[in-house]
Amino acid sequence: KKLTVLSGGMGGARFLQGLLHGITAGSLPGVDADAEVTVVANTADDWWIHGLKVCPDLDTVMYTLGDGIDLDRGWGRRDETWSAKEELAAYGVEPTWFGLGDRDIATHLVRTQLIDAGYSLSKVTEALCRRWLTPVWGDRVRLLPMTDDRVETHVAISDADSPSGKRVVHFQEYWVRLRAEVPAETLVFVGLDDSSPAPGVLDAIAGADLVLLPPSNPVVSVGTILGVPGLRDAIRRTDAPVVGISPIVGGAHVRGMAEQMLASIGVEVSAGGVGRHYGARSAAGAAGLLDGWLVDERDADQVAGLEQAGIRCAAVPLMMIDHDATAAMAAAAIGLVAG
Ligand code: GDP
Ligand code: FO1
Ligand code: CA
Repeated sequence: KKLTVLSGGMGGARFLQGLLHGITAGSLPGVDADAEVTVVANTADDWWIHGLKVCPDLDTVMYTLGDGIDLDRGWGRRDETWSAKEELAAYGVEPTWFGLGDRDIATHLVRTQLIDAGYSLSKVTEALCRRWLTPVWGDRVRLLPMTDDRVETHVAISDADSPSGKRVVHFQEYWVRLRAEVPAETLVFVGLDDSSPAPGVLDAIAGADLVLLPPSNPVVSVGTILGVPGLRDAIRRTDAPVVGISPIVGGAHVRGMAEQMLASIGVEVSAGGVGRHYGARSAAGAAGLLDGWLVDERDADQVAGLEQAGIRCAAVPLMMIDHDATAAMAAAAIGLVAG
C-alpha cells in the first residue's frame, strides 16, 4: 500500500508518527507493515535568516520521524544549546526573536551550502533525510517539499505608523514575534501561483492507495500545499480515497493560536467549517477534495451536516495524546473510506 500525506509542521508530524506506529504495529485496516508513506510538506513557512535557508515544516517532520525533535517545543533539536543565538544577540544582530539552536544550525548550513551549489530543495531534503529517515525507516518513508520554488507566506497587519495604515510581515514574524495575536488582514502567498510541484509529488498523489490530510493548519499548511498549481487537481483526480482529520476540536485549534488564519479567509473555526472548506470530492462541478472527514467526539453534532454535503464522516477522539491514540485516529480515517 502507498499512503500520501500532506503535512505542515507539528500537527502533521505528530500525526505521521502515530500513523507509522500504527503501520508498524499492524493496527491499520488493510495496511501491511511494509506500506510506503510519502509526505508532501509545506514549504511556505520557509525563510532566509542570518544567511541561512530555514525550512521549519520540513525539519519538524524530519526531526520528529528521525527521533531528533525537541518534544516539548515541538520544533528544533533535542538537547539543543543556544551559543550562536547568544553571540548573534551580543552583536546586536536582528531578529533576536527567532532562535536558531546550535545543533539546528548545522542542518541549515548543510542545506544552504547545497542550495548555493545549485541543488534543488528536493535533492537537499533527500540528502538531509539520509541521515534522519533512512536509518529508521529505510525506503518506507519519503519526505518531499511541496515545491522546489521559493514560496513564502506573508501577512498584512494594520500599522498606524505606516502611511498605508498597513504593514506586511513574513509569516515567521507574524507567528513567532507577534504570536498571531493581531488580526491577519490579508494573507499573501508570494510565489505560490508561479510554483510547480516538486519532482515526485504529483506521482505520489496519482499513484497513492490513500491520501490523508492530517490535522494540519488548513490555511497556512495544507492550504499552501493545495495552492501549488496542479496539486489540487491531482488530488481530485486520483483513484485513491482522500480522507482528512480535523485540526479543530470543540471549535478551537488544539494547542494553537491559529484562529486568525481561518478568519482571514472567511472560514468558520469549526470541524464542520474546515470540512466544508475542503469540500466533498463528489460534489459536481465543485473543487472539493474529501471523500471522508473525521471530527472529534465533541463535534459529533456536525456529522450529519457533513454527510449531507457528501462527505463520509465520523466522530472519534482526535487528541493526539500518544502514539496509540494517534494510530487509532489513522485507523478510523482509513476505516471511513474502506470498502
Ligand atoms: P505547524 O506547521 O507547526 O503549525 O503544524 P501543522 O500545520 O501541521 O498543524 C497545526 C495544527 O495541528 C493546529 O491547527 C492544531 O489545531 C492541530 N493539532 C495539534 N495537536 C492536535 C491534536 O492532538 N489533535 C488534533 N485534532 N489537532 C491537533
Ligand atoms: N518558533 C518559535 O516560536 N520561536 C522560535 O524562535 C523558532 C525558531 C525556529 C527555528 C527553526 C525552525 O525550524 C523552527 C522554529 N520555530 C520557532 C518554529 C516555527 O517557525 C513555527 O512554529 C512554524 O513555522 C509554524 O509551523
Ligand atoms: Ca507550519
